Amino acid sequence: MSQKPVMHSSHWGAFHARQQDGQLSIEPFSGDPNPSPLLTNFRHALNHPARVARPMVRRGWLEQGPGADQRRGNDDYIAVSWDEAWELVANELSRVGKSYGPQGIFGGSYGWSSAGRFHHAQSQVHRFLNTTMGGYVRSVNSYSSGSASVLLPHIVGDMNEIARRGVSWEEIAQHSDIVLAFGGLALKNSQVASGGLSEHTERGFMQQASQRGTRFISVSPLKSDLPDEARGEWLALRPGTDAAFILGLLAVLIEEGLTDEAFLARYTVGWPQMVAYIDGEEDGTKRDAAWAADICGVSAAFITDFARQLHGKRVLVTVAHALQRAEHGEQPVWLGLVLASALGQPGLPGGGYTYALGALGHYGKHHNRVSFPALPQGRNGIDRLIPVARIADMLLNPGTQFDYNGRRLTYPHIRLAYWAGGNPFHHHQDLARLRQAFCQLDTFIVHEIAWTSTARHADIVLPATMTLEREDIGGAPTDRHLFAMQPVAQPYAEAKDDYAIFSELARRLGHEEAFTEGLDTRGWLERHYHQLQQKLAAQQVTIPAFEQFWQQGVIELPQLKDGGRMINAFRADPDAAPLPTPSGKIEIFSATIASFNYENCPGHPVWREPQQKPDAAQPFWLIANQPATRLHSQLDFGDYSLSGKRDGREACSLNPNDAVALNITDGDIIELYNQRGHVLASARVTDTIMAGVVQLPTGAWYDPVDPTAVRPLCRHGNPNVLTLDIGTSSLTQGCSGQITVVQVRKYTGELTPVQAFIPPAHQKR
Ligand code: PGD
Repeated sequence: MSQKPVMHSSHWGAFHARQQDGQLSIEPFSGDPNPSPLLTNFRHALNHPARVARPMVRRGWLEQGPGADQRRGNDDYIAVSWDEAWELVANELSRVGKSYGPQGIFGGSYGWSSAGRFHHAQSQVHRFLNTTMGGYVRSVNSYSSGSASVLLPHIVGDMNEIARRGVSWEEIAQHSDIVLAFGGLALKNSQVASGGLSEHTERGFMQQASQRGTRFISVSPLKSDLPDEARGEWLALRPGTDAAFILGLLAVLIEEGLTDEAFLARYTVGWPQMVAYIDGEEDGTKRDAAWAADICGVSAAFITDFARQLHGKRVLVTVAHALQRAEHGEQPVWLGLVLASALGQPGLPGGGYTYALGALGHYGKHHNRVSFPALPQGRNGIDRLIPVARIADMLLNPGTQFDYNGRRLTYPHIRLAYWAGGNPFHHHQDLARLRQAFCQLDTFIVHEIAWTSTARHADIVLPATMTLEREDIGGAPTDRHLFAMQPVAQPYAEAKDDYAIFSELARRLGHEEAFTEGLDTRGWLERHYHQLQQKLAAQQVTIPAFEQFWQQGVIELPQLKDGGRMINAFRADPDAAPLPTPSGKIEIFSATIASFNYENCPGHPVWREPQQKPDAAQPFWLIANQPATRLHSQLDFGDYSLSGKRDGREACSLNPNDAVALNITDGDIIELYNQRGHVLASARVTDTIMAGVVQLPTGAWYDPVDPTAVRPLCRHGNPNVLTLDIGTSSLTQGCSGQITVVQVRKYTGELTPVQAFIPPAHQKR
């Protein structure tokens, strides 16, 4: 492979890469003002021992054939040739297809995979199952925003319109007086964007804004959720109580006549119901500052003073993804919009409401005039779906009914799950339960670049190339650069591209033409590029020919500077430019949601006690948030990810007061536990976390000492052993993994080394 540096791109940044004397060197894209250190995770990834080298079949499956099996996650593997692997997969797909049809196959295959738009593994699985099996049971929404993406269309508009085309960072730098960020604006989150991110600009914009005088206020139990550049204020509330805090603020604004009644009357519906709820007309409970203070752990005087400070200012309210990734996660998202409306801000430059600013690098950016084409998915012949985070419920309870967004749906009986480009043993909650769910399947097939815990639970593991080993095109709708992703290295061992794996399977199933349309990878890249060229030409924009693009490595695309377009037009003339809600206005009360009669998500925002809260047995809130040193679980064995661990284990932050009370000192191995399991981590004692709260990021590969244990012990530090697997509400059924409750103690048991990056035992046939 070429020793010249080549252009490539990842979800966390674009870069030049070259292999020299077997060493990979990475230089960030010169146009990136603040490149992400996550790039260093690539350095030793190509030949890491954790890579999957050849096709592998789980012994139990090979010897006994398809069927429910408790050995999943605790079995050894047999290496087989590609020919054998393809034959096994094709035969099993045929068997399941003939016996059960597409409703027996789960192809949801959630996961971020890598940045290239053609090799996007999830799209490859979907296209493959549509073109060869007639379809599959699909999943809808995401683990990121499963709750908000369902709620926001009911109350204001499409989530991406609010988040990606809402208030821009330029506007914030120029106009905002106060940015009130529920969940903060951590740079660790905005350093990442699906499809790629060539310019990390958040740090610079925060600097500019704060120099002009913007007050950044981060509402979070963690100080680190706001970077130093923002020179902001840290407001620590008890985890999961933001909805109550906002209700308290609204009560003060109402009480003191500080609400913008003209705005509320003209642009919203349902304010009277909200006021009645706050006043306690429904149930006699007055939700005032004193009421909120008790719940949130700050004083009523503080809430009162805080509300007054918001009045008369250009205020931008933003609510992070993290807040809706919890039981009743809809409520802070909805109430953030109500607060911005009560202050009369939506549609003013640098003011109003924007969803999840800073939670991904896409948000607060400008949109490209045209998007790069996605791999066509083909037609799914069936319409069976689950909200993505209900996978374990589905596998454990076939035939059971569940609520979702006004519909009553039934879980299908899944026999075969096909996964590529995701890591459910990273992203899902209550991992012991998840293992039980996967044990019900006849067959579980996984394509992976490395031996993640998901691969270790599969019956057939097919080794996929990683992004650096193949060509692709990288780009995102909010990134003005489009990258030719040129291969840096030969495929590792026997790894093949997902596309190549599926093409051969499609051939064996008799549907090669339908899947490939006669094209190889380069053929698809050229086709998609030409489609982009044509869409741009229709707008009188010329981009270079494909060959020149490929040689240059990067081109610039025209963008629209239309941040806030929907809400600005609505503010200018709500009759001419109504919102896409049933009333055409901001819905503080939603008749649609009310008509569903969900106790856990009624027609206006409410405070609902979560079923999990600290008690004597589990006195600490655990925040299981996104990691700073890797994207999710990707390249957890990479240099930067390892640098964040201590003796190979994840670090768990806790407050010095709690550490003293528990007799824990910095660097001790601690055990976090609850009724779902136990997790070891290295204690990091820091006053950047509020007392009563511990924080352990997600992404450490699950490493159970005994994978079959009812309450497993993960020696590496995966917090999803402990999180609760429930939907956020009947309306949205989102993932609730962000917070849970645990007990903490110094670990005194036997300490075995982390084995997450050592492949499972395997033999040749
Ligand atoms: P990744 O680690 O990105 O996690 O969950 P997701 O499953 O997306 O998994 C991608 C996998 O794809 C990796 O294992 C990688 O090796 C593999 N891969 C990369 N490239 C390729 C390829 O080309 N082909 C194939 N076949 N595989 C490839 C993320 C999910 O986790 C998300 S988006 C969120 S927001 C959630 N966050 C939380 C949270 O905050 N708290 C908790 N407790 N849990 C969460 N889970 C969710």
